[in-house]
Amino acid sequence: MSSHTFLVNLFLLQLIASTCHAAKLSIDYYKNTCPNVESIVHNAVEMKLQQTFVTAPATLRLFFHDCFVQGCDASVMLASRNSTSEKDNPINLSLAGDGFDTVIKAKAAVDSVPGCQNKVSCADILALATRDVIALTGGPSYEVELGRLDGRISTKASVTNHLPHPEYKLAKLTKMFASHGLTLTDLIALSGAHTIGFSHCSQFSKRIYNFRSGKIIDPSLNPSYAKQLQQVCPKDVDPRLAIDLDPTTPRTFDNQYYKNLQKGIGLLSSDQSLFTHKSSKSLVNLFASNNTAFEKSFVIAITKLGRIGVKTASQGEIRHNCAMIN
Ligand code: HEM
Ligand SMILES: *[C@@H]1O[C@H](CO)[C@@H](O)[C@H](O)[C@H]1NC(C)=O
Ligand SMILES: *[C@@H]1O[C@H](CO)[C@@H](O)[C@H](O)[C@H]1NC(C)=O
Ligand SMILES: CC(=O)N[C@H]1CO[C@H](CO)[C@@H](O)[C@@H]1O
Repeated sequence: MSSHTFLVNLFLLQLIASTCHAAKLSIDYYKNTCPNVESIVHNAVEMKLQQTFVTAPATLRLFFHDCFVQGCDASVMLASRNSTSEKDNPINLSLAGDGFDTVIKAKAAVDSVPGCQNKVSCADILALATRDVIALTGGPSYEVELGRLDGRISTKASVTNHLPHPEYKLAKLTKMFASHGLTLTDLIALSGAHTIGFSHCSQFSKRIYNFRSGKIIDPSLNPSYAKQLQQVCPKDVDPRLAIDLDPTTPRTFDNQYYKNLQKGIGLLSSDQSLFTHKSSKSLVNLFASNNTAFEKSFVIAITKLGRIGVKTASQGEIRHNCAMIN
């Protein structure tokens, strides 16, 4: 075969792969194999959350990182065998161990029910646990589409350029989300996840020290908030120190995040940029004034997030151990 026909065939294969889309998800996917999966996962998540609040933000962020890198296939959970897995990319530093632990505990609970053993994917358990931590911290509850398979590939390199950095401009964030079929509305709604959880000082230190030539502090920051940040995050701070993303209601999944942005209290540059840009400001104002509108948009967006890169039978499996391929 000439290299030309080879390329054409490759192109056709890709076309077929992208039109016959990945396996279809459904809400009652486990109705015959493990009918009580939702309550089993919910109970395990609730117990874990009672032990430590970090369970909630850690699980939610883990789901986001999983879906943005090679799709929602629990590839982020694969153990590092030789320091080349997704987990080894420096951006994971903040992926708190409690997110992984939540899925491992829920998986153990599912597998302890005889009929359910090795029937439910780690990717689906992560999706369910994410819904549960959101609802348990005061956010909306929603039906979770199921039927994801666990991927077999996890590479450090795949993380690079696939996850947003806090200093990215709105245009770059918009493009990145658009590459996964997510709109500007989805980006603004999903950023509301920063209503719970923590950020390390290093993620925003440029905003409070030497912002740009001539300016020490980012002018989009509320001045008294900036002063507080300088106090809790001094220049040579312990790199392990993390502070609340939402200083007002840090443990409640609500629309306070948007009210903060209106006052210049968005901790990350990417957060505050949603309010400084004309194209996104009106939606921030809507979500700040109407929690129902925020929740509605958030549920639509996280459902779309959960559909990214779902694996078909030939590309995936139901892992027996979430940290290892079978
Ligand atoms: C829009 C682009 C986004 C950027 C630039 C971004 C960036 C960040 C950064 C820098 C942190 C702090 C990490 C640390 O220092 O520990 C963080 C935390 C967090 N992010 Fe995002 N993020 C984005 C979108 C999202 C989305 C879409 C979700 C989920 C739907 C999400 C959920 C979280 C959560 C829950 C935390 C707290 C984690 C914890 O406390 O363990 N983020 N994010
Ligand atoms: C590391 O592991 C990955 C995935 O298992 C594999 O593709 C790669 O060849 C390994 N690299 C080394 C240096 O062993
Ligand atoms: C808030 O948003 C919801 C959902 O979009 C809408 O039905 C409701 O009318 C809005 N409430 C107000 C006071 O605008
Ligand atoms: C949870 C996890 O896997 N964390 C790893 C993230 O990456 C750093 C290196 O950049 C590792 O040291 C962590 O163990």
